[in-house]
Amino acid sequence: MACLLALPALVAAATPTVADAQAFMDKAQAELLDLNTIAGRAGWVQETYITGDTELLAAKESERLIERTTKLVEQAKQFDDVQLPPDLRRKFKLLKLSLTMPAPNDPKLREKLTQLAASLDASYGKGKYCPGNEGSASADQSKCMGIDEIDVQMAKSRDPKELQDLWTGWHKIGAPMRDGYAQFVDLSNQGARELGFADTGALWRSNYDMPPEQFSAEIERIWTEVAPLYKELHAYVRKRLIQKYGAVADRKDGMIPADLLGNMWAQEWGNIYDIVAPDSAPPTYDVGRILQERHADAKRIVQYGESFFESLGYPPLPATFWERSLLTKPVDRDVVCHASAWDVDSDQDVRLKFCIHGTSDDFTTVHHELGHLYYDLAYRNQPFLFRNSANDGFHEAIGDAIALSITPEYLKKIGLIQQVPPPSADIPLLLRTALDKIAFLPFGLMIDKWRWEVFSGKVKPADYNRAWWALREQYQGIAPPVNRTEADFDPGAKYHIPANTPYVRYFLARIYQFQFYQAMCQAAGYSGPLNRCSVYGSKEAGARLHAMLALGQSKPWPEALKVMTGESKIDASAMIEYFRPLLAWLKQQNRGETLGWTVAKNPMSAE
Ligand code: X8Z
Ligand code: ZN
Repeated sequence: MACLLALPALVAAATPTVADAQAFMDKAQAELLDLNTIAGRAGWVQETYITGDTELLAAKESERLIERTTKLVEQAKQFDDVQLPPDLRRKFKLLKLSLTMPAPNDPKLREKLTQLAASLDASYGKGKYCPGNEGSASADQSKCMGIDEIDVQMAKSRDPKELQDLWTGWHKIGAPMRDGYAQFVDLSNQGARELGFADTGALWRSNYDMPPEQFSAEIERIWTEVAPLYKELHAYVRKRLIQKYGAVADRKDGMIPADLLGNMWAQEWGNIYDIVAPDSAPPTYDVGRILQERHADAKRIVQYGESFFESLGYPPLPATFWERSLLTKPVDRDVVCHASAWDVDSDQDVRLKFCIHGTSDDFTTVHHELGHLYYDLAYRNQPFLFRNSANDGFHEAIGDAIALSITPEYLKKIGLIQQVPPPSADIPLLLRTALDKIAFLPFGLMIDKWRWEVFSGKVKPADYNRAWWALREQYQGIAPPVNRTEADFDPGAKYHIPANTPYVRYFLARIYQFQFYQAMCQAAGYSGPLNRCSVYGSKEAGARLHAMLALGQSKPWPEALKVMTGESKIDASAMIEYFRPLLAWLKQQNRGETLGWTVAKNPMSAE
């Protein structure tokens, strides 16, 4: 009996055909779709209703999905030497690369890893800072702030004491994650090795349709091209911060303290525009304030984004989007407030999870998230393994490319402002945008530089925090506002570390979005200065965008890029062109000054 059962399998293993491979792949995709959907539902409940139970249920579903994926990758090896049509071969490749968190084959270890991952994610979601009472058991809970509330306060506070307090208070959530994170790294690496990769970071870097070393080199090439812009912006902003805050902002080594930039991670600086605005600048509008004056609630804010996509020719969001999304923070339970877009059933069940407060940042982030959802919807007719973006940077770039079209002309058109600022306001407007777009670049790069070194073992747990600050210093020229030690674990206070979301995608996206935006402006027949282009209402721009989105991951990303832009390389020149007038202005402002900063002996020192 046993022999009889084993025989067909042996025969198939000896001579697999293209048809066998096709059948295997069809079955695998159907199974993965099911598992992915159920894991998506469990993940949704876990992040919108954090309890021990939802954490365990989400971990279980993630475990099942990883187990099956790993088995399928193992079985797929039988087709390694079969000549397959390119589409089918690509699916096998994507299957092998599909796990962001590979796990060991040992069931106990796999269970341990998925539970660790769910618990790190929940720790971040539950994270609070309670000013004044340090979160003690008897604390007045009404004083406690989640990261969404702290974000709002850091954006507007100009009191350096309060800023330092918020910064220090929030970063306390990292320390308890340290040991769990170290175990997580070990276990995930074991899974990556069993799949044939050196470590989890190497697996991540292999998903860019080129050898991982070439990918790393491309990243460096792009950084070299845009770093001069960052250095000019850094020097100018530092000078203005010193004018505003005096000694607290004035470090001898030329770095900027991390708590003064209007953002918890000093990753985007647009919120301190008022501090750095050129003296002669005409007053600009504040979208957040306008939305508040109009009493625009969370739903209305999302509708602004939806209308933009509709103006390009996209259909309204499915009715279930409005029924199932979480747009405001519930008062009765913990949720992960960090914005995310969900494609739960890889079909029409798309959702947004975001604690919207109506700030200018929220307005932009809504467009970012809708970019994800319209991408998801555009590729839903592809085979399951192609239902993804051309590479992960593409997914992150779509909504941002749309948000670049939120120009004064556009805001006037939709009735949010009455008057379009004159061309003389271009430098201030560009500066406002650069504070978000340019300032982000080194941050977007250093997060995974850190994580790649952590996964590769070059950085050991005993040096986690030192290595983090060394990179913050090297790339961003940012220093901690208070002394740090290895008793802290500051990476844990940034969502994407406990959530294990790869980050270099956001660096790529900062570059791609200007390429996409420029291509859409061309399609719309626009020919003025790039920074004043809005593709709102252009069906041609929409069609150009859609041609790329609908491909999903079915083609190597350079081909998808070509469909949209005519270029097949990631290229910073559109971004550089966009900011060209600002760069000339910054150079003038910084004339006679030394740019950059010197490297501190101890990157964890606040002195
Ligand atoms: O995480 C996000 C999005 C969700 S994919 C809100 N972003 C990065 C961040 O917040 O750190 C968008 C910009 C960078
Ligand atoms: Zn995103």
